[in-house]
Amino acid sequence: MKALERLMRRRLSADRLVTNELARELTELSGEIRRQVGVLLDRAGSVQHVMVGSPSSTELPDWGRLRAGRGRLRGLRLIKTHLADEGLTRDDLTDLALLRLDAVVSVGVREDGLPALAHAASLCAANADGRSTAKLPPCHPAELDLEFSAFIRDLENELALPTTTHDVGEGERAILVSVTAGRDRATLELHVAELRELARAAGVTVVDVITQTRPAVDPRTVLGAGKLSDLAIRCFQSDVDLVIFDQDITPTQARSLAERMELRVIDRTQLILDIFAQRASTGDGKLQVELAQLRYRMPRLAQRADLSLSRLAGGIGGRGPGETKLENDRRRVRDRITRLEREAARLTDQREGRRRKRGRRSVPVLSIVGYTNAGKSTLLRTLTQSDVHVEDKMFATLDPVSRRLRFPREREVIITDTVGFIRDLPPDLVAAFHATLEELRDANLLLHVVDAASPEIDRRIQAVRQVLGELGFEDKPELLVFNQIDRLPRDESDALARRYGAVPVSALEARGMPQLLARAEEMLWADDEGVAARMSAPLAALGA
Ligand SMILES: Nc1nc2c(ncn2[C@@H]2O[C@H](COP(=O)(O)OP(=O)(O)OP(=O)(O)O)[C@@H](O)[C@H]2O)c(=O)[nH]1
Ligand SMILES: [Mg+2]
Repeated sequence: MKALERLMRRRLSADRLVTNELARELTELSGEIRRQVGVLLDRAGSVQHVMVGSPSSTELPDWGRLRAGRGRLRGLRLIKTHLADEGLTRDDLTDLALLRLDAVVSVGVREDGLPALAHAASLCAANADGRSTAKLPPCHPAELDLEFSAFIRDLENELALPTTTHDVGEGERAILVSVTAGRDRATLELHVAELRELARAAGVTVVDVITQTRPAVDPRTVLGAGKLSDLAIRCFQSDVDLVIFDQDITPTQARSLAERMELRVIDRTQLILDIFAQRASTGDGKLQVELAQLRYRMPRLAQRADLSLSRLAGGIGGRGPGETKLENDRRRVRDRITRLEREAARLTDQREGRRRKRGRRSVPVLSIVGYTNAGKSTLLRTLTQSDVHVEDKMFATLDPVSRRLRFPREREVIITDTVGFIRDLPPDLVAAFHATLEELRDANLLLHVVDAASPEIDRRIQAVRQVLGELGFEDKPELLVFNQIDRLPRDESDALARRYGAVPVSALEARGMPQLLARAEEMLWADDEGVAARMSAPLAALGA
């Protein structure tokens, strides 16, 4: 007891994570009583709590009291012993994450009671490989020369900064949540299936799915209270700190969810934005996506910063109080938005110029549109025998690709492939599409590609037409192309196509191409020689 009490009076210099003396005091005690011993140190280096655990674990003090801790991080670090020198356990890392400790250090106890290796970990801003903790290489406590105060200052800056790159890292694991307010079960399942696909496209592994049917979505927390704790526990159990909601989360909801769960919560829109951010390869695409991300995040930033920064009463790294920091962040984001908008306008002018030039050549333009992953790029590939990127992933295509296409009767058109659409496109994203979809303005005919084997043909056609309408293209002539008929029985695909007045094709197996070209030709040149074409061309007869 005396030795434990002595620990309470311990004080480290503020810039040391741990000292050899402290480690030694802990391991000697721990070796003697054959139990884990730990201390929580505050930023000033004073011991705030001393804990004696069992041989294999240590309970931390009451969470409720700890919650009052200031700042984004708790301002406390945990130094503890491990009788077996097994390094940091999952419990240690869970404590680190859920309690938002500054750092956790475990020190192995040697036979003679002296410290073995020290293993240290801290949280970090979600990095490229989606990890939220960073570990130091194990070393002897005496050699652990980390400039702790500088380290923690940098870390807090990093955590508090609004990131404009990815919410979601490749290889990350997440739990999906979908709440139906009055929607039927079948629709719910389709939504979940699509959200899964989106997660996959973002490189996220789905660990679990939680669904709830309730009369109305909870205005504060989306899910009901019971489901919410269920969710928190499942996240905890499967070691997941990312939750993706199918429905859009308002800034207020995001805030109250984050407060309750201390997890990263994003919604479908953010997920889609993230896929775009990962995919964007051209300067133009990158710019549009970043703009959309910033616009979407601006109101959330205010809320989130509010939550995390106002608690840092003392300010960060001598840069003044939290509020000032927040203002700076906001101003920086606003400045960046303005700059990007200017740049976007310049690029639009450039494109405009290019389009005018092409317009003078008066080559008709055929644009392929459709729901994402319907097979648009595959169709372009097959039609033009070109090497266009095709992938079984949503939003594989981001930037428009144009190719020349020669019709049987020596007529030439330009055919463009475009970004895929999806249901419930948020306005920020439609805006991001705008630039890439300006190409559609020139289209003389839209080839609307539909995955005929999809269980929700109507809904997808509607979703595509809605986006087209929002972009002001509802009057463009449209030819429905029912793709992927190789996945359906022949009579079924024929009947479907007849019902919708669509051309049945398989882009993959190059089936139905002559019929498609004939129908397109007929529609493209309907005005000048439509009647003649329909009467004379054998191809037109094929398509009819
Ligand atoms: N069975 C079958 N699969 C197809 C057909 N056409 C395309 N696919 C497959 O569907 C997936 C998506 O094809 P893409 O051509 O990339 O689809 P997209 O519409 O361009 O998709 P995004 O650019 O992501 O919106 C790929 O795995 C293709 O191989 C088809 O006719 N039959
Ligand atoms: Mg594509």
